[in-house]
Amino acid sequence: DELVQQMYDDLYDGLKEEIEESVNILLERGWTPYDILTKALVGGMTIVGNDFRDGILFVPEVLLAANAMKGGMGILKPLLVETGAPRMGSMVIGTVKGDIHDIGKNLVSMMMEGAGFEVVDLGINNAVDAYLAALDEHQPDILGMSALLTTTMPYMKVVIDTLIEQGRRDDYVVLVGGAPLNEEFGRAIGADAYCRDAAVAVETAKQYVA
Ligand code: B1M
Repeated sequence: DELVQQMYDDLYDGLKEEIEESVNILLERGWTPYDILTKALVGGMTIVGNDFRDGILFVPEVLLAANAMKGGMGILKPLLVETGAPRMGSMVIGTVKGDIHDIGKNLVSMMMEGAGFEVVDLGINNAVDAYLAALDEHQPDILGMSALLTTTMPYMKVVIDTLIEQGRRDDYVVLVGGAPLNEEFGRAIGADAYCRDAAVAVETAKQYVA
């Protein structure tokens, strides 16, 4: 699709308004919000990620790309969330301490809300106290944690170990995700499940809570 190719270029160039316009055009053409998210936006961000890794793009450019992506997600969010799905359960989610990546977490939040979960999003850079306070306040079924850096993902274990120490680990289903994680890591830190992407997060949450 030519427009999707154009969106890859626009995302790469950090052109927020162009991305928003293209999202609207795809919607008019009958694309589902989910397909626009996964095929156009996430597809484009994967290209950005590869060139970031290879030293072709740098933080300022990637920030612009992220900003453009968020513009597109902003249009899709109400559409994903208003599906009228029956209420499923609740989740507190946040990116761990030291980590400011939030696009993937935001996507998970959106898709969970769209599937009928009530989501409390703690944002980025959450220390263990922030998670605990939110668990106390909201008493969710699920605790979700996101990490995009190999240096921050061990912090998930700090949170889980604290829950164990306080005798409340079994009060929650703990789901973890983020690009550098895998199933083995999820098991090793004592999470209930590792979720490869937002769709898997929704399916996994349903399995545990429904
Ligand atoms: Co950063 N960054 N970044 N970055 N960045 C990565 C992660 C990196 C892999 C790039 C690379 O080198 N190839 C690399 C990490 C390397 C490593 O750890 N081994 C990296 C680095 C090094 C850094 C900095 C250290 C760079 C620097 O300053 N020198 C710095 C760190 C800052 C910090 O956090 N302290 C940094 C900064 C940034 C920006 C600010 C510029 C920007 C973030 C903007 C933002 O989020 N608001 C950024 C971005 C955009 C990326 C890449 C390019 C894209 C991440 C993304 O949004 N992907 C990324 C490269 C990559 O991942 N290929 C990279 C799209 C998103 C939809 O996917 O987040 O994987 P993802 O989420 C998926 C799944 O993982 C899963 O579902 C989501 C949807 O399907 N999932 C969950 C995620 N969380 C979940 C939680 C769940 C369940 C599923 O809970 C239930």
